Amino acid sequence: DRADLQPRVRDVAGAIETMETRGAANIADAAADALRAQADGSEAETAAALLAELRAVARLLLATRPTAVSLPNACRYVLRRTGGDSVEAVRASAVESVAEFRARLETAQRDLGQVGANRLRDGDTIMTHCHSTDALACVEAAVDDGKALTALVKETRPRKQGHITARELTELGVDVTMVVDSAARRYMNEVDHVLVGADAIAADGSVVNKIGTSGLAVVARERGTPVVVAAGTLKLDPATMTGNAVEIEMREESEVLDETEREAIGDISVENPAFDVTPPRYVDAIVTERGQFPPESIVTLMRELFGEGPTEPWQE
Ligand code: RUB
Repeated sequence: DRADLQPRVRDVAGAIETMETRGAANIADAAADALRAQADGSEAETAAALLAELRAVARLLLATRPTAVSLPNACRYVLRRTGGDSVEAVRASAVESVAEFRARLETAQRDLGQVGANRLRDGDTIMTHCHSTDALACVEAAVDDGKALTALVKETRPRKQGHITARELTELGVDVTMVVDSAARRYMNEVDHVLVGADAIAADGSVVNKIGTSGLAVVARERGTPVVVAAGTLKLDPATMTGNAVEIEMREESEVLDETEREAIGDISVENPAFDVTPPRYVDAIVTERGQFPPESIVTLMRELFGEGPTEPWQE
């Protein structure tokens, strides 16, 4: 643990850990903000010392939650563009690349929103899972284009991110009906598109998203309902190009059972994975700011954006 990290850095890391800041894009934006706070407030006396602090910030952030690849991608983006011979040069390049990263994040969401909106027709019903700002960007763009939409919103146990989605869709003027997660198949007949986000997309086109996404995709495939994944290129995981698997976060059992329930049940184990992997064959389109892709061809875009593999600029 380092004494030279800014309080804001610890606040950001803490908020990601407790899920006060959650969702892949929001996590990336907060991580960039933590790097900026360190660059701004640092008392480092040499360029090398400031760079070492920024790498330490990245490592602290990376230890918060393992699955959303937007977090390492945000750190990669900023740290690769940060450098210089003086403290001032390092600070200025860090602050500038954070601003650039955040601006790109916003533009990407707007652009992919328009791509996703083009798939949606006036009068369509979507089914959502969890809360994804990328997926909501598609809905917002469709609404801006004058399309009326209806949504079936899955509650999303155990953390009920469906509540956030339901509120935000309502604010956009979408007619919302909430269902418990296990009701998805019961209502699939009424759905024109399943629309979800992603925490990570692997080189083979597999989609890592909130637990329950893969089951939803299988049910949608059974009915021939298209599964659309709204995911900016920030969600592409370059480490999967070299065979690394995406780590699935396992969370506390207290999210599933409270103490009273736990005691009443007795001696059992509880598993609480936060995410699952949807194989590419169940996904119809990955909607990015660079256009929509069938999952099988996403690797081409990954190679273009990341070369043959990642570098890890936060290593000492
Ligand atoms: C959030 C989740 C979201 C993706 C995409 O999980 O699975 O679908 O992160 O979100 P959690 P966005 O609530 O556990 O963080 O499109 O906003 O990046």
